[in-house]
Amino acid sequence: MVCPVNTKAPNLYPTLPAQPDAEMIERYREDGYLAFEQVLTPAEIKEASEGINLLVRKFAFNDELTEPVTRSQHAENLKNGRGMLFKSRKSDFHFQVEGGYEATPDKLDELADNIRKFQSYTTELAIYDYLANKHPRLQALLRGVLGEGCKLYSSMALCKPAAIGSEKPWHQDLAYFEVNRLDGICGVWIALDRAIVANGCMHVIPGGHRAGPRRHVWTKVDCEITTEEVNPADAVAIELPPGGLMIFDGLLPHETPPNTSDLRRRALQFHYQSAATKVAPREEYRKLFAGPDELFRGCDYSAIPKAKAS
Ligand SMILES: O=C(O)CCC(=O)C(=O)O
Repeated sequence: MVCPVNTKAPNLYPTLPAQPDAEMIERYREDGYLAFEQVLTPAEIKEASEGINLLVRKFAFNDELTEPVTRSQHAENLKNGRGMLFKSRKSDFHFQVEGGYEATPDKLDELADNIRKFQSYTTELAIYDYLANKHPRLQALLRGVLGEGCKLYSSMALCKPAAIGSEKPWHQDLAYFEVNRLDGICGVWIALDRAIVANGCMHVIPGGHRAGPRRHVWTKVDCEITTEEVNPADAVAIELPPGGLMIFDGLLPHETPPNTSDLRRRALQFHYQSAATKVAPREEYRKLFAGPDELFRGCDYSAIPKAKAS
């Protein structure tokens, strides 16, 4: 396997092998991420992309299938907390429209292009279940990274509509996940459209997971790592073609900039937990995701700012 020599260059491999080799796993441990250019087949990309439209057409403005949603406390005060929500009556599946887009029942395909977030969607369509839980090469990679017995923790798809897709600021996923250990979570991010800097591709701090939990605060946008604790000059952009995939450690600082282009950017995201990783009581988790001062450094939902974002 030929690896990039520049440690600042993305760990970008052409394809995902049937089994990851030891060098690849070593690189994952060192840098906190790996990226692969060609993983999904064109048919899988098509089916997964069309699934977004299918689910929007099925659920949006359908009172039989969706229920009114009570937002989490003060969520509307955050730029990334706005936008209409549709929540399934039967399952945890829900999706959020990009803030600022006026959704109407007569333009459901346009609405599908203006979704910000899909959550808990793997049970809704067979293609999502297959990609999350049965894709042989992805499953082999997950076993290499998290060990035998790892399983899906959550599913989320973040889409960045052309021109209005908002940023997801610097954060560590473990600042959100209330679990009993910090070494047993990884994220998998799959591009459905070409992801480049201009439409908001992934940016990571290579090796940044090794410094442990960083202090997160709520800004008017979202929950994010404080500016003293992340230096964007250390970041690398992971540009990927449709069907490309990135795997990253739950402690790796990452962000995606706003979509300022006319290319939409949709992506699937799955998170996995190792066999030893369990959902933990909140107090146990807060002690774990802490700094040397023993203070919790993650996203504290009781501390969302009360002032409305502009
Ligand atoms: O897909 C994106 O834009 C960002 C995804 C992400 O970082 C997250 O959901 O934690």
